[in-house]
Amino acid sequence: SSKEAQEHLGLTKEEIKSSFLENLFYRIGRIPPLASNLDLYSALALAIRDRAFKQFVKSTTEIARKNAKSVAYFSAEYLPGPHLGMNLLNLGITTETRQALEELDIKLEDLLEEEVEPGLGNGGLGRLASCYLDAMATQGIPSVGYGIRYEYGIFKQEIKDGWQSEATDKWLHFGNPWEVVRPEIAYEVKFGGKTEHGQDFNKELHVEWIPDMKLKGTAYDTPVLGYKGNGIIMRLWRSEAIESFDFSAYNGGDYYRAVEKKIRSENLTKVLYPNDENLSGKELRLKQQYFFVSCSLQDILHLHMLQNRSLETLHEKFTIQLNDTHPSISVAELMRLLVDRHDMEWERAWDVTRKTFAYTNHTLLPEALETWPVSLLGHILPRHLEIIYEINSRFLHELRDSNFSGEQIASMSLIDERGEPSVRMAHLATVGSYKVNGVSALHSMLLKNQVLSDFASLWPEKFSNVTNGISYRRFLAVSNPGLSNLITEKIGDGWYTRLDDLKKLENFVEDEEFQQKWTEVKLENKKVLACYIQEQTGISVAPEMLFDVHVKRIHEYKRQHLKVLHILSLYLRIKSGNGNEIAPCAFIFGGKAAPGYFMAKRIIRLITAVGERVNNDPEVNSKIKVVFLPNFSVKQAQKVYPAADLSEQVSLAGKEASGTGNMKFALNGALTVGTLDGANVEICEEVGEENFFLFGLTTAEVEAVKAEGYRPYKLYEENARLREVLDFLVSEELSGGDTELFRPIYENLLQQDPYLLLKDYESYINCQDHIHEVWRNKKEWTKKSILNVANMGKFSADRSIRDYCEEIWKVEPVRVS
Ligand code: 26M
Repeated sequence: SSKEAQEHLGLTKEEIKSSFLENLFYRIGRIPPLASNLDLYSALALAIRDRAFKQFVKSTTEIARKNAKSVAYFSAEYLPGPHLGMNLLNLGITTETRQALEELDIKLEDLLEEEVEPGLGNGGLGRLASCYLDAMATQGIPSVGYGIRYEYGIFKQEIKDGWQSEATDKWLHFGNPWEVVRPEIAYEVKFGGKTEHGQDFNKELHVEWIPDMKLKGTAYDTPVLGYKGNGIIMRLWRSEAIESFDFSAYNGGDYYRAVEKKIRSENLTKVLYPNDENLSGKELRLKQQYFFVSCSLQDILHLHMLQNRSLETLHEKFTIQLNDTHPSISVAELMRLLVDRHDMEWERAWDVTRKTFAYTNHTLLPEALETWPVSLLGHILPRHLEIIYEINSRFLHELRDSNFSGEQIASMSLIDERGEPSVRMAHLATVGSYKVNGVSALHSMLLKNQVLSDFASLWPEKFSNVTNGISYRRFLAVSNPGLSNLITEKIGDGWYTRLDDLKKLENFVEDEEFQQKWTEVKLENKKVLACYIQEQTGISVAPEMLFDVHVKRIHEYKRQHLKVLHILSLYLRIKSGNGNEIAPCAFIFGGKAAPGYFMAKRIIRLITAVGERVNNDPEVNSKIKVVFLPNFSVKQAQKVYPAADLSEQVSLAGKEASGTGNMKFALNGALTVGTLDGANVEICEEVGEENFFLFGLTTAEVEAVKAEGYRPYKLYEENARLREVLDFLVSEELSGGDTELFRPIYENLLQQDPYLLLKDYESYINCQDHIHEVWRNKKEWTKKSILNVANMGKFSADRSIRDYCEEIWKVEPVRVS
C-alpha cells in the first residue's frame, strides 16, 4: 500500500516519467531527441514543482481547518540553493526519478548540474533563513517565509588577473520553473509625501498619509518541502507599477514619461545589495526593506481577517520572526496599519504589536548595526518617523520612571543624537518585540551583557539564545551521498530527522572496516573536488593531500589573511630546507568580498598572488598548493564540504556571531581548527576538545589585550619568524615587482591590527604543526572524524526550530501524511 500511496500522489516511476514527458512536450515545447539538458531539467523541475505544491495545499488546508497559529519568517535574504535534489529527497522519489530518466537515456546527475540557484542573499544570514524554512516544513510548523524577489541576486564573482571582478547574476534568464506568480495577491505600498493630522466625523484624531509615490508588490510563491510530508511556501515580493496611479501623464500625451515611471517602480526589487556586516545608508535599501515588510504585513492582516478574526487577536494566530533588523521597520508599519487603517487605539495596537514580533540579532560588530538618518527616514516614510517618535517618547518616559540615568536613557533611545540624528533599528526591534535572541551561546551572552545590556536589565526575560542549526538533509543526505549511504548502512536513515541518531556511529569508531570505508568515501569526494578545481582554475591538486579549507565571505574579522600568514610561513620553511615535518596539503579558499570593501578585495588578491608563487615553484608545489575557487555559492559549497579534511574557523573571539559553515564541515567529517568564537564553542563542547583543534585568545583575553593598549608593532619586533613572514608580504618576490600591492595589509597589521592576527599568530602556527602531526596518523584522524559526525546532533536546524517553537513562538506542528 506504500505503492498505492505513491500512485495516489503521482510518485511512481511510471507517473514521473509520463509527467516529465508531458511537461517537456506541452510546457517546454520539445521532444527528447531535440531537447537540450536545460530543456530536460526544466521539464523535470516543472513536474516536481507541481507535486511540491500539492503537498503545500494539503498542509494549508489542514492548518486552516485547525485554525492553527502560524509563523511568518521575515527575511530580506534567502539562499535556498538548488531545489531539484532536495525536492526529490523530500518526496522520497530520487531513485524512481533516476530510473524513469534512465529509461529515456537521460542521467539525473546531468540535469541536476543544469540548475541555477537563486542567490538572494549574501551569506550566513540568508542561508540560515533557508535552512529554517526546510526545518519548519519538515516539522509541519504552519509557516511562511516572506522576502524579496530580487531580479539580480548576489553578483557572480570572477577572478581576473588575480582580482575579484563582479558580473551580474541573471538567475531568471532561462526562467524559473520553481515559482508561481500570483497576480491576484498584490498590495499597494506608498512612499514619500506628507501626513495630515485631522479629526474624523467622530472627532477622533486621524492621520492621513499622502504619499508622492505608490507602487504594488506582487507575490511569487516557491514551494519548500519538508521531509516526507508537509510543504510550506516562500513568498517573495516583486515591485511593479500601479498603472492607474499617475498614469495621467499618458492621457496628457506624455506616454514616454508614464512608461519611465513604470520602470522606476520595477527598479525597487531589481538588485540585492551585496554588503554583509556593513551598511551605507542607501535610500533604495530602506525602500526595499519597507516594501517587503509592508506587503507581508498586509498579507498577514488579510489572511487573519479572512478567517473572521479580530485584529486584537493577531498575536494569537501569528508570530513574526525578524531576521536581523533588516525587516525591523515592521514595528512601525504594523502600528500604522492597526492605528491609521484599522482605527485601533494606540495602546491596544502597541500591545498587539509587542506580542507579535520577535527579533533575532546576528551581529555585534558596531559597523553592522543598522541605523537610518532621521532625515532620510522622514523623507521616505514620514508617517513611520512620527510613529517611531511616539514609541520613543513613551518608552523614554517609562525609563525615567524606572531610575535609569540620563546617560543610560540617551544610550537606549531609539534615536542616536550624538552625530547626525538617526534611528537605531536594533533598539526599535528590541522595544517592539516580545523576545530577542542571539544565535549562539557566546553571542547571546555578549548581546545581553554588552550591546543590549541596559535593555536586558530592564527586561531580563525578553532575552534568550537559540543556537543556529543547518539542514542535515541538504548538507549531508543530498550533497554527500557517499558518506550518507555509509552512515545509513550502519545506523539506518533515522538521522534524517532524529537528532540523536548520529550518536549511534560511536559504536563503530573502532571498527576497522568501517574506518577504512570512511576514508575511502572521503578520498572519493576529494577526487571529485580535485577535478572540479582543475576544471575551474587549472590548478591540479593531489587527492591525497590534506584539504585545508577556508570558505566564507571575505572579511577582516574572519581572518582569511591569518591563514595566508600560515601558508607563507610554510613556504619560507620549505624554501629554507626545513619543511620535512609538513604534510602535503592543499589550501582551498572561496568567498565573495563586498564590491566596495577595499581590504577584503586586497585579501583575495593576496591569496591569488600566493597561489601563483607557490603553485609554480617546483621546490614547494609538491608539498603545498593554494587554490582560490571563484564564485562560492550554495551549489559549489555542496561540492566543497564533503571533500574537506580541515575546516578553518579562525575569526577573532567575540566577532563571529555563530558561523554555520563550521557545522557543515564537521557534519561532513572535517576536523576543525578554530577559536573559541560563535558556535565553535559549542561544537568543541559537543565533539570533545580532543577532537577539535583549538587555538587563540578567548573573548575575555581579547578584551584585556585591547584594554592594555595593543601594540602589534612590538610583536613584529620581538618575533623574528613572524617578521620574516610579514616582510615577505611587501617583497618583490611575492608581488612580482609591485611592492605597494600588499602594503595596505602590511601597514594595517603593523599599525592597528584590529583583529589581533599578530597576537594569535604563534598559537595558530603551533596548532597547525600539531594538526600535521595528527594527520600523519591516519587512523587517529579517521576516528576523530567519525566522532565529529557522531556528535553533531545538536546543530541540526530541526533542533533550532524546536527551540524557537518552544521558547519563543509557542507554535505547534500540524502534520499531514
Ligand atoms: C545591511 C545593510 C545594507 C545591506 C546589507 C546588509 C546586510 C546583509 C546581510 C548586513 C548583514 C547581512 O548578513 C549578516 C550575516 O550573514 N551574519 C551572519 O549570520 C549568520 C547566521 O546567524 C551567523 O552564523 C554569522 O556568524 C553572522 O556573521
